[in-house]
Amino acid sequence: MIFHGYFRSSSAYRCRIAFNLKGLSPEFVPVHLRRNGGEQKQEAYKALNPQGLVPALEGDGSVLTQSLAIIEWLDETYPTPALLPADSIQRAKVRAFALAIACDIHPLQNLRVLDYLKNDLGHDQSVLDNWCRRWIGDGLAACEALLEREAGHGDFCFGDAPGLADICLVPQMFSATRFGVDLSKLPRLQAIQAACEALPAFADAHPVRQPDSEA
Ligand SMILES: N[C@@H](CCC(=O)N[C@@H](CS)C(=O)NCC(=O)O)C(=O)O
Repeated sequence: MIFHGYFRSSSAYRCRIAFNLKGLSPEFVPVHLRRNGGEQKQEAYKALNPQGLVPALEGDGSVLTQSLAIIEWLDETYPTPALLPADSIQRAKVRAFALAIACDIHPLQNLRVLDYLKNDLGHDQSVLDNWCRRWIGDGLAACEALLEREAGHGDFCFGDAPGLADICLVPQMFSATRFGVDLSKLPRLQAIQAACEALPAFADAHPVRQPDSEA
């Protein structure tokens, strides 16, 4: 398998955690999102992912894109440890939490959106920072409320073991910190982040520990 990603990409970070939890070490090819106008926009990369977004996973003669699709494929192909619960209601809840982050928070902080706000609409960095803080902050507050219903159900988002929800949460918390979101009103999310980051699978996936890190 060949994994195309970028150290700071939260979508790539999700996949790295999933690889680690599954004990997999795909070959890594960095795609620099800033260099040369963005390597993700060049034809060579767009031949892999016409969306011009990381990550992409090559293997078995196919190219998979979209982090959640990649992670679900991994989970089906390498079932242990399971990243989704066996119970269908719990599975729907885990997917809803993951999608709240991947569909409703993350796209608003994406590089191309921030570049558009800055370069096309002429907003300065302080507007961009406020934009990110607003949408990440609101989104994570909703995630905190979603998990309040699960209170008493373990150290992780949905139970005693990390899964797809935690895989999405930890990179989003990293971005929240990067953009200066006030996390003090999110005690459950912070506790889950700490529980996850104590595990090597999460710690080793952190952006600063990647070969292309610029931190
Ligand atoms: N929904 C996609 C999002 C992919 C995505 O937006 N990737 C970002 C990095 S986290 C990217 O490549 N951004 C490049 C750009 O905006 O030009 C996924 O989960 O894989």
